[in-house]
Amino acid sequence: MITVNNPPVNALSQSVREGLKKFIEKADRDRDCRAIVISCAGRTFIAGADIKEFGKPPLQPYLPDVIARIESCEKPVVAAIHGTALGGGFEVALACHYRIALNTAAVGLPEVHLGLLPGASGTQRLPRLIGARQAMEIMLSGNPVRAKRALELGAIDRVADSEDLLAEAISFAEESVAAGPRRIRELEVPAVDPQIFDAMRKEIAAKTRGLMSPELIIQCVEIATNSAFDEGIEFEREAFLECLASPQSDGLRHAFFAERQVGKVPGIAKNVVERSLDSVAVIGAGTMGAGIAYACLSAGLGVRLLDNDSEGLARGVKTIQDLFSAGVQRGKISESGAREGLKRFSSSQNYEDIADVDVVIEAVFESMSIKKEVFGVLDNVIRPGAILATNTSTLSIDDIAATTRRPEDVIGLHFFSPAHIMRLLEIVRGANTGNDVVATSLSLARKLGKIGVVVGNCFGFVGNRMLYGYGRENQLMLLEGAAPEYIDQVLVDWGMAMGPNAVGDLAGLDVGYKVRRERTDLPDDPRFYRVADMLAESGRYGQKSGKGMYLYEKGSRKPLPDPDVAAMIRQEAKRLGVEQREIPEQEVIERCIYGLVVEGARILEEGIAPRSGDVDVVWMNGYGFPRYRGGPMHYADTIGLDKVFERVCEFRERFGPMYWEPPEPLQTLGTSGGTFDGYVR
Ligand code: 3H9
Repeated sequence: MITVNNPPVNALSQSVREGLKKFIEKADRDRDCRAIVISCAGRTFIAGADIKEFGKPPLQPYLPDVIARIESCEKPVVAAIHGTALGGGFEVALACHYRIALNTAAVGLPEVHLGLLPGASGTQRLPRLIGARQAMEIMLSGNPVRAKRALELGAIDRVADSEDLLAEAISFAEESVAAGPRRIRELEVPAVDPQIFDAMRKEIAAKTRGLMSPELIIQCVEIATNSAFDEGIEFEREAFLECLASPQSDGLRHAFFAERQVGKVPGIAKNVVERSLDSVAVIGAGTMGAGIAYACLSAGLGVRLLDNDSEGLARGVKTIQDLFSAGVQRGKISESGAREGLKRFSSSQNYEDIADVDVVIEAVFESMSIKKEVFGVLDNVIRPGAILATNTSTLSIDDIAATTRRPEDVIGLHFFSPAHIMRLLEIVRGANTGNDVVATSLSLARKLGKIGVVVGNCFGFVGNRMLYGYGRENQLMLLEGAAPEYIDQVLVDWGMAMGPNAVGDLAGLDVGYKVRRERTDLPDDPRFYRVADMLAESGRYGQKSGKGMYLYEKGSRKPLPDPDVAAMIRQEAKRLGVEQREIPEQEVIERCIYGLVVEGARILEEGIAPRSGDVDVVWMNGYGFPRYRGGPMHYADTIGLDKVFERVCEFRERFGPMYWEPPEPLQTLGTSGGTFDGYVR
């Protein structure tokens, strides 16, 4: 019995690799040993290579060598899998001669999520075991496969009948003595039509845009089907090292750790006693309110939807019912699950009906006076100890909290649209918000399957505040002569999920327009968001009105460049005395992305976000920032803050200090060889 014990997830750190090698060799030599079981202590089988070791000088023994040694063992080796056997962990299991798993276990090769490919023979062994097509699907999706399905595919040999995995693994090992080792390297890959590789390339093209490892995974599997095992291993090794050294993998690994770090909030103790969290009331039955209600229902919470307008309420109820039906149709939930969800749902026009809930989430129109009115009522009606949350995307939590006698209960929960799909939840802590309220909100995010990022209170918090830096440069460049479709294309090619102008049309140009009318701190600059304002003022709201930055044919969401918009912008530029010119692609990227970085640096300076990784998580999960670039702050780190600082100073000379004065962290780090990653305020 060889037991790996390296909490929390039994990652294959150097000491684990060394131990595995040492004990497999010992067992192989031991005359009294007839068969070997490899299992793991703790909550899971090996979850993969130790990601923390990547980017550092590699340490021997290397995983592919350990794996080859396990497979070459003369005695049968059985992997006993519980929890998740992932990445290098599954590759260890594939090196074993037989695999048995608990019914609750799963196996997978998620390397693609880290910009990698299985680099310890997974790309060569899995196709030999289950065929090229299925192996590619597992590697390209990165999703784990449950034990039962893994058994059907042939990726494992047995699912344990009982909970006693070890006992069953030992019997399996004893039974295997007669048959001896079954080595996957000696198997042939089942014959495939070579067309499947190009078909797969087409299938994944849209989802994997800009990424390098998916193509290399396909190439590895292609080689597995037409070359000797050792040749495939050599190719895999080189491809793995190429991915490992790439900025893409660096960005994705940063994303992995940053998303785990956001849950640990400075100043919030681990053992803080949380408030109860079973029932939620959502105020406001618009698209956002209905989406939030549906997200909460899907997470098993009881939900009451309140709106004082009966028609609005009826529409909200219908939206929720439709979302359940669509979920059933798409196979996301079962029919009984949908019925059960709707049983936990009720609607009302009366605040008294929600008085006893645990959490209230206000999602009414984005206007301070309306929000203050709602919170005044909530303060009078809702039971003491309930959390009073606002879904504002920009307004001051402290001003809203001040209308109540319980500011410690008030917090911002900024959902992103569509609320039941987007993963990000900005949790906005006001000056008086209780730590228990913050901790409970983080739990709510987890319950909803979202990533909660705790941020401080300021206009727009982290996400929307930075958006102004990005959007402002887009808007200025429109006046300076860059067409909306040109800017969008440049940024999409760079990796953004959508261009800012297409996003504006999707969200509605009237929405941002109204928010800007509420602001009292806009810069004294007639060019500021002038194009968006002008279009909104002329009734061009975007997709919903058939025209905005772009034109939309009836029933279509495809943005078409509109010559009228080009003419309107030209005229406005002339009126404002802005000279039009051709703007190079590099300038589009740098002005938009450094616009984000400069605002992000100010946010760090003010402590609105405690760590640069938190800013990155917001932008990767809420604003379509390419994950493989690791978020704006990490991206700036990879460019080098000295270079970013220099360019920002150049922009200050060219465009003036109003927007381009480098904040203190950028100046200090940029002139001392530092990175945002190590920034401490
Ligand atoms: C690979 O294997 C390459 C090979 O093909 C070739 C090599 C040559 N390493 O997620 P959690 C930490 S690439 C180091 O909150 P959960 C994590 O940071 C790897 N640390 O728990 C966290 O630390 P902290 C392929 C790791 O229960 C703690 O463990 N494998 C690793 O929600 C708990 O993590 C993967 O990509 C790691 N591999 O989920 C699997 N994994 O407490 C990555 C986790 O300090 N891991 N940590 O914040 C996962 O998907 C999830 O962690 C897992 C558990 C599902 C295992």
